[in-house]
Amino acid sequence: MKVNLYLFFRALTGLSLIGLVYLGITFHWIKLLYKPPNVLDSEGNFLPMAPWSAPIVREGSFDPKLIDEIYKKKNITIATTVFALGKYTQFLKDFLESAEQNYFVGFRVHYYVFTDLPEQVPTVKLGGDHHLTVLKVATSNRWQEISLRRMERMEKLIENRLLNEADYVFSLDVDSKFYGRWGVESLGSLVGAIHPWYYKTHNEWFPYERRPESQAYIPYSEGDYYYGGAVIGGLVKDVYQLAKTCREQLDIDAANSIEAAWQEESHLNKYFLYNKPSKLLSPEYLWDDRKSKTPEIKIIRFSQVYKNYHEIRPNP
Ligand code: UD2
Repeated sequence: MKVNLYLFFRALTGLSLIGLVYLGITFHWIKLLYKPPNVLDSEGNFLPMAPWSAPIVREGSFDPKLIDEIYKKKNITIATTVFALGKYTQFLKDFLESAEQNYFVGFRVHYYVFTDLPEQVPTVKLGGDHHLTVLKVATSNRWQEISLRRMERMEKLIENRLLNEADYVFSLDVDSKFYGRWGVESLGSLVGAIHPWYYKTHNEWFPYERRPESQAYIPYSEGDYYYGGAVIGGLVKDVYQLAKTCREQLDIDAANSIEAAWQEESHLNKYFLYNKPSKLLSPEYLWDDRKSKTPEIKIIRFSQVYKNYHEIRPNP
């Protein structure tokens, strides 16, 4: 039957086997180019939810006043971990000052700032019931190491303190700034943010780790979204499970001398593939200052600031 089909197409197109293979590949890529990405509807707006019924939070999907009232009664604490090692301490001032204007205003927040340079942590006036603890950690001469060790440090912090001190926890990249409200609408048992550079990309083109030797490996046929490593959140116990699993996977990779394409972000994407987030934050919650605003983004709430990698990272 297959041979007959091949002969039929060959007679129809006049192409050789190689020609037909090329034609097939071209059709495949054209199909991918025109297939709408699974986070936007046919008109280019964000879908209300992921296919597993998890809401995608965006402007218009919640009433800020109402949702604040609901959560006020719950008396919750939101722990927030921020890592600022080496030259990244320069980002702390803008991060914290803009957070104080926009981040869980009116709710109890406890920032945990991990740094190797505690003397460079700026004094920022915190709003009522907002607290900050500086935690000194060893310095590192590889930025990849700093970024991926966040999982291990978060795991230990949760084990030692947060299980008793907080209800929810967010881990946020420090080289970022808040431009708009980030509030209780972002809370859920396991929360991931859709990466601003990949929400219009088909999953075959996501920068997942593609080498089967890595624990972060995701085959081309799989994947829902590409999540940014800059925002991880949820209930303390759920984030603990995530951090512990990713740390274990990172340890196995390290023992096998392999580092995933995007360090802990690759492992996070693997984790979210098999442990789906209960809530997704649209790229309003993880934008990039280098990226122009697009029509589907109604408001930018949190965004990566411009940085010259060569100037601020300890290694290329
Ligand atoms: C992406 C991710 C980041 C992380 C990284 C992979 C987004 C938008 N960003 O950003 O979260 O997953 O890829 O490793 O999703 N840091 C220091 N000192 C350093 C270097 C890094 O404190 O010298 C900390 C700091 O908190 C920073 C974070 O590590 O925010 C991530 O490093 P990055 O922002 O340089 O990584 P980047 O831009 O590649």
